[in-house]
Amino acid sequence: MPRPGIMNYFRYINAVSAARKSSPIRETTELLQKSPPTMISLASGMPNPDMFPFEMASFTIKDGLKITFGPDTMKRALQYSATPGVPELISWMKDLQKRIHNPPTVDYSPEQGQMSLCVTNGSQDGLNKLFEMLVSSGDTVLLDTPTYPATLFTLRPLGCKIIGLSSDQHGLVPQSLSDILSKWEPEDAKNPLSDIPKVLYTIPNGANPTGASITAERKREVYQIARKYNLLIIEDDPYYFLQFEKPWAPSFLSLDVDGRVIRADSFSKILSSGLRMGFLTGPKPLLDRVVLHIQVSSIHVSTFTQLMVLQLLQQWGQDGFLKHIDSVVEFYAKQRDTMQLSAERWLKGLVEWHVPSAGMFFWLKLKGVPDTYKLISEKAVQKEVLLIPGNSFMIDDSVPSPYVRAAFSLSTPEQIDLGFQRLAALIKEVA
Ligand code: 09M
Repeated sequence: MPRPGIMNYFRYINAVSAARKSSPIRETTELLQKSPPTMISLASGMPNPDMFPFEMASFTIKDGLKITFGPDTMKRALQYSATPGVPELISWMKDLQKRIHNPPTVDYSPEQGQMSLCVTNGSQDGLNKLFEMLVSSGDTVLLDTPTYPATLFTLRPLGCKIIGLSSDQHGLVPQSLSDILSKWEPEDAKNPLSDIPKVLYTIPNGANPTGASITAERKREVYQIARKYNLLIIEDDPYYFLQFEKPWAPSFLSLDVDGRVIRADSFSKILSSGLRMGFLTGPKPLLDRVVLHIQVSSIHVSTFTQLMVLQLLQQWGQDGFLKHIDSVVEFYAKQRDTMQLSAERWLKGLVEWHVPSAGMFFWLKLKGVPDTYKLISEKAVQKEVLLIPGNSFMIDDSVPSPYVRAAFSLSTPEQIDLGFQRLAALIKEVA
């Protein structure tokens, strides 16, 4: 087994990412931040915030707290800021990651893959930039299917081969990973000309669309296989904070002695999806490359949004944040129970399903309906119930799927019940 601290990160990045360089303007900005107040800078092309029209803002939080942007904070909020994220927010989130995941990489040197963070426009922006950094045309990417369609839509245009691994109600099946990889020798990972896969993508908790969560035991097995074949693991975990049962599962990041895990977190399900805020946590040499990409795309996530979230988190503290999570979990667990009751009431005998222990989704297998696409996209719409047909989550979406995804996040208990009543009637019509 490889020893910690010997990852050759250069092996994973593609030619586009390897060619990225830091902008000299950014370096001058950093130099200015470290300079004494006597320094005169005619260098920066930042606008003068005195010319911006917004003066003050105040937000009332549901628990009664207030967030106020006075004139100085407002000026900062309206100005450009550091590409990886507002430093105080990065440091708050670093502390949170240490408390929750305690990754072994925290104390590593930067070259060894020290834990690093960067703020992204939702987790999807981070994931997209990871794939753009890691995947070249002709590469093979591994992921467990069914999976989140946006990941497939990101990967397909990159010209890579996508290999689907099996999953069940306990998540990714480790045996399927080792079976696929047995086509190669672990030594192939040392050969730059080998087509051995380098990247594994997975959604470990309340997966979209299956609702499944991988067990801790399977995670450890997957991590050991990743070590053997020198894979990077992309842990896409937006439903981590929607785990209905404690203790929360140990993450891949928490197991990561080598610095081979990049974790994508999201505030979308717990603070706001419209604010577009997520963050990546992973080995510094790789996250530095993502930051170079952000430098030339969005430059950074909205300073306004970051300061708004930062002030909330600072006022709450970690304990207040986790208390908020408890109330979010309480809501979604009740919604899950409602959907389970309605499924028992209407779908028993017509549908097979597993009760999810995290996330927002039920994955329903319709008996006697080998392909749900037409049923869902035509008949169900007429009957006024919307669901997502299973083929949308498959690598080859032309292959018929007997599954549908049902979300319990937005609908009332009455709507969930009526929705399943309508679905049951539909299945009876066609099956
Ligand atoms: N449906 C997601 N999933 C979704 C969805 C969505 C509009 C989003 C996994 O907000 P971000 O960028 O942090 O989340 C992206 C993301 C990443 N990874 C596994 C996800 O499920 C969000 C947005 C309308 C429908 C949507 O259906 O499943």
